[in-house]
Amino acid sequence: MISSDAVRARLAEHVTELGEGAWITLAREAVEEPDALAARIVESSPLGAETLRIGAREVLTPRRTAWHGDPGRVYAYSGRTFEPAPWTAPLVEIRDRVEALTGVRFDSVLVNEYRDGRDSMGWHSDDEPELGPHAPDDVLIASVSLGAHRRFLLRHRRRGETHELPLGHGDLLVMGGTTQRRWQHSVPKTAKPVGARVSLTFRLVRPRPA
Ligand SMILES: O=C(O)CCC(=O)C(=O)O
Repeated sequence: MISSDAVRARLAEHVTELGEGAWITLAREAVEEPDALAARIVESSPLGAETLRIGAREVLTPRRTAWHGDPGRVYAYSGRTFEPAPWTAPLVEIRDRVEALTGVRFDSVLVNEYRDGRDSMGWHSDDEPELGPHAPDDVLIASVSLGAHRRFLLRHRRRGETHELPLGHGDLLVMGGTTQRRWQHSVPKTAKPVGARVSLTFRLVRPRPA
């Protein structure tokens, strides 16, 4: 069984402890040729804005997304269920690089495309019960950023304490342990003129029984 502790030990030089079993690692420029990879992903992934249910309202996501993964890695959030599209060549290249760095072969990835500063991701945690290795107390998310630099914020759910991480081209952020249970994260809108950014959040999803 994959252990989040083994990943933290492997990436020890990049670890920030957030307390209560929550931790993140940030490795700068971990992915090579990020420009070419970003272009190939935008070309080959079925990116689109999704309609999500937030309470009684249906809203269109202010970003384009695509869900890819191994067969059966169905992901459900905000009232929607997503069947995985197959892996593409650029996603496999990055997945393999992330595996070489973390020791984990992630089975799925959410691709997010932020076309400019108006696109964003609201406060949330990746705490769906199907996420592994063991939601809610041990969830591994490995996130690769390509393109424009954007602010990534973490906010403690109870204390409101925040951390700001500027994420840049080729950076690898890993969130592990209880980070999803204790903290929320977001990518806020910005009025600054920023170019397009693609983030890839690699995940472990328990397959649904057939
Ligand atoms: O774009 C990012 O860095 C954040 C993505 C994210 O929060 C998610 O996919 O759940």
